Amino acid sequence: MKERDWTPLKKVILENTSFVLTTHINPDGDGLGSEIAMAELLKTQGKRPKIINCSPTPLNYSFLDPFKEIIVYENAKHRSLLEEADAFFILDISDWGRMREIGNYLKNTTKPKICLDHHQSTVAFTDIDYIDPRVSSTGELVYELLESNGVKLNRRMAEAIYTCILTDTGSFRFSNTTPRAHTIASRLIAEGVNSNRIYQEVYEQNSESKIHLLGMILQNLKFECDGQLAWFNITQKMLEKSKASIWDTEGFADFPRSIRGVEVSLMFSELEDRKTKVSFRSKGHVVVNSIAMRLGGGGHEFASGALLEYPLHESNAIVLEETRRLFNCN
Ligand SMILES: [Mn+2]
Repeated sequence: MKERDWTPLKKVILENTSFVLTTHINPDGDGLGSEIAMAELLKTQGKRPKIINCSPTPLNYSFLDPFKEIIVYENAKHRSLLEEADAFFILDISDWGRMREIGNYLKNTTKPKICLDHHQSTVAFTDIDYIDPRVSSTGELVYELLESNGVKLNRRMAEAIYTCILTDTGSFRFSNTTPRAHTIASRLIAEGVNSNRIYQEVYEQNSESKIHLLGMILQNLKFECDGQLAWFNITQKMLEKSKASIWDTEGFADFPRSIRGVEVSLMFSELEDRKTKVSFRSKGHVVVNSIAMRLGGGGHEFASGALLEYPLHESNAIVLEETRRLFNCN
């Protein structure tokens, strides 16, 4: 792989003092881990980083932020923080809309913006893009940057980047689990990362209500196309009954893929505003992001999603029709 040219990024760091780092709505392990590691890097260079996200940190990632430094953005309260910053890091996302109000501000500011991301994208996003779908995670890019700076990793950096790779590869199961992802993970463990503790922090924090919800979903799984397609709905009623929140559904989309014969699974989430979120997962033989993109969404070949402006049952019909076509079974 050609050595990445970090010069433009390093120049922005050198020439500025205060930075705001952000990631996508409903931040995940990779978004949050990248922010923490990048903030640590900036601190080692005497800079002032602030992490500001448009939604709160899920409970199972709170270990990454023990001092509660991450700010959850409120326009009235935090707008000035954006205005006072010299430059911006946008991590794990290249879509203004998925940063809500922060995205609105960033889109229009002329201050330097740098994007590190690994989602497929065809158009330039910021002034300085490091967008590479070949890496396992945004954290892997941050690791590369740290290496190229010759930074000695501290514990927080190491744990943060390990979390990025662990979560974005689905615990080293997904097709983005490259030799490089393992190599970095191995180095981080050698640096003292406790992989067992991080696994417990991330994956063994399920609430009772989440497991209740999972139970309801499993009872309502639907199979089509000779069992190659599995799908389910998460309705507002189910959330109410189980006392779970939409945050609790993280990871559910992957679940039906574990069933023998299932090639593609779909998770439909009924949102409060009569819109529907659909998540596509594929075992790796059928590309699913083409459908997601046609519906205005995006993502990886085998894991993607879209937000539909239709209520649940209409969305079911639209997406299922498209998906059945992948198997010639409509
Ligand atoms: Mn990611």
